[in-house]
Amino acid sequence: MAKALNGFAIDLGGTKLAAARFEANKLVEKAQMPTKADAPFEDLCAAMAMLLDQLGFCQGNRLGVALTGRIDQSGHWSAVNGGTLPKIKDIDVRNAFTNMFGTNLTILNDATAAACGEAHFGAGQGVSAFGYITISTGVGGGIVLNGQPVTSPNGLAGHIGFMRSPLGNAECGCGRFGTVESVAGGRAMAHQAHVAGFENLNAKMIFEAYLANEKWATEIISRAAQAIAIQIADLTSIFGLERVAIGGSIGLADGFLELISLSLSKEPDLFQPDVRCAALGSNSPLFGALCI
Ligand code: ADP
Ligand code: BMX
Repeated sequence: MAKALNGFAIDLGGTKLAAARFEANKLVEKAQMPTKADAPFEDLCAAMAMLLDQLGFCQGNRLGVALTGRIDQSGHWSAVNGGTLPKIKDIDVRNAFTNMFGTNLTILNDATAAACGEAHFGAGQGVSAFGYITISTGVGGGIVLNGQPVTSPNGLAGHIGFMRSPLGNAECGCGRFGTVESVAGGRAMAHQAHVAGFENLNAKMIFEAYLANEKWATEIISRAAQAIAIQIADLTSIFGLERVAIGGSIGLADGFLELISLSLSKEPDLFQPDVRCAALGSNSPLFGALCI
């Protein structure tokens, strides 16, 4: 059973930091800034506190925090892909946030949060076996079975970006070779563009080049979508997924879902769940941070 959404939520991704205020299950105000990805923990805390302050947060108000990376059962936070947040390793985040923001607090992985948000308030409503995949700075995910997210003591459960892909051909910042994230994550796409001879491009620019029919960009974007489609079929074979929602700025970009669907249509019917865009758009992690 989802909690009513009243209070404040934070979503810290590898590229952007967002905060929101909720009243009676509605997002009423939102503030956002870029993530200083290579900054120390203290600077990230200061940025979160500043956004919350703008929204009228007072210590002790209900707060849900969704973070990119793994949060273990003792409340310690580590990047799994060390390239995304280089300074975040074994930080006692539960203790630090309790001191800063009060005890009325939930902390969870951003993609797990987004999966819960979608399951209870978005595209996963009415479905018992639901998956969410974000294609963003990295590739993250959450599986929600009968309304409950799949979690593990070390906080790694759901980190589907670190599954290997048959299309993988590069090292991943998590230490594995050929992961889905190394094919389809935003940072990985930027690296692929660099290898193709195009410097200093981010995934948004690569997507624009794809929309302008640039061959090199089409190869990067199509390969990413194909890797995600294969992954959806793989996850469906494990969890019997009925529906998968796609989020993240790359996942939600015009035409990406269609590319995934085209690749997925080549799989046998049994491995083709209903795939659609996240109904809450970029706000899925904010909803989910407060609802469990
Ligand atoms: P976060 O990872 O912080 O949650 P996003 O979901 O916005 O943030 O994902 C960031 C990635 O999405 C970056 O690689 C960025 O270049 C890319 N991106 C942002 N906007 C777009 C867009 N309109 N189309 C395609 N890619 C985008
Ligand atoms: C990575 C991993 C996940 C995260 C996912 C999406 C890190 C720092 N992050 O797979 O924990 O859920 O990216 O996160 O290891 P985002 O930064 O792309 O929003």
